[in-house]
Amino acid sequence: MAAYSEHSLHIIHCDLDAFYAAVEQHDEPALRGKPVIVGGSADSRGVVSTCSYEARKFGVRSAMPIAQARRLCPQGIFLPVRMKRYLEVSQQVFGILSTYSPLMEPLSIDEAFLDVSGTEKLFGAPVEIGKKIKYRVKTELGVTISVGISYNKFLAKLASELDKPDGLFVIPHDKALKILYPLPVTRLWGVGEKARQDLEQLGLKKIGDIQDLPEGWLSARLGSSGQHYWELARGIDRRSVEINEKRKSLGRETTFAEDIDDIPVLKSTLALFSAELCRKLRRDKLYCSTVTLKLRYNSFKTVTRSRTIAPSHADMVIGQVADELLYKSYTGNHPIRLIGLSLGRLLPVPDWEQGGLFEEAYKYEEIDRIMDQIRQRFGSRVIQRGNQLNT
Ligand code: TTP
Ligand code: MG
Repeated sequence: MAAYSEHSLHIIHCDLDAFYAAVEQHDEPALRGKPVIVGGSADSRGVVSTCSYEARKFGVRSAMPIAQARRLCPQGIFLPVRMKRYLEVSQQVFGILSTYSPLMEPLSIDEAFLDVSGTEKLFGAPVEIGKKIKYRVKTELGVTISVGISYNKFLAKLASELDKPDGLFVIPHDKALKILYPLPVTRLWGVGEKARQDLEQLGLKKIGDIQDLPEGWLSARLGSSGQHYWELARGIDRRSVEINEKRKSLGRETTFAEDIDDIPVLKSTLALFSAELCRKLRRDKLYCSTVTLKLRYNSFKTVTRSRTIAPSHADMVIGQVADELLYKSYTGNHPIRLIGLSLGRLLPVPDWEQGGLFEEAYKYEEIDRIMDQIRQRFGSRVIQRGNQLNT
């Protein structure tokens, strides 16, 4: 935007506080102020998804085994994951955020970037927008959200982290280097355990250690990621907020050569579509959280039916939902001309997700991964599931 300089504060990052636990505390007032720990169900692999800030005082953290959380916080209230409900709240939050700018980029189930350059005349300065968002999320949805504001994505994201919970924090250009200086290198967006070790081997522990290096020193040792870390350490991030239309949904449909009323054939077609679409999701590291079936009868009447699911990209999970939608929609009375399947509300697979947070999908993930590898080596038709064989 012409009126905006490189360092104007136009990026807002929003991240809900203790998201799943906050929803539980909202829905059940007796849980408020208590150490609430949300983990898998009884038969889960037993890790903490998240916990309320009351439980964090005891040292409980995301991804910690439930057994360890129990030892640290025996008085904790342990609850199963209610993914459907969190998705509903997530959608409502994104709904509120998108009223402040058409340029909204969801990053995970509970965080998003907004680029508000250009909406200032309508809604006020970025800080005012931040305050409005916080107020509306709190009053309309009963949970708190932390807001970070800066002149680029990395610093806006960092700003929201630095003032949690219920924060509103601004990182202006003239303060960025100073704020970054004492922080550990893991605060750089994208620096995980492996990169932390690489940096430590070079004697770099805090962001300031990287700031002090001449440009070129780190890239000579770590290649392009070295350059990237050096830029972040100096508050430079050129990535823009992307709506990314192609992330919104993914679909596949076919018109049959002859009208079909044979349910096994319809089922196999859907199984084939699920497999194809899920493979694309896995390739792009995305989950979907809605599944929509479309049927067109030989009378040209068209029906669609959708379902919201826990985020998944497992063939078996999506295929099963597609089957259920088919059973609900199709009476078998009229032959089908066209069938389609589309997967919507796509979410990036979060960094911390290792092998499947969302329980149902987990069992199938390994099988899908192996099938993807085989198809990549030997061609896409070389291996299929039994349920695709009628097509
Ligand atoms: P986060 O935003 O990382 O965590 P949070 O919202 O619970 O807490 P914070 O106030 O620090 O932002 O993740 C959002 C949700 O994603 C979280 O509520 C539960 C889920 N999640 C997991 O299931 N496993 C994990 O390891 C993490 C980090 C998050
Ligand atoms: Mg959060």
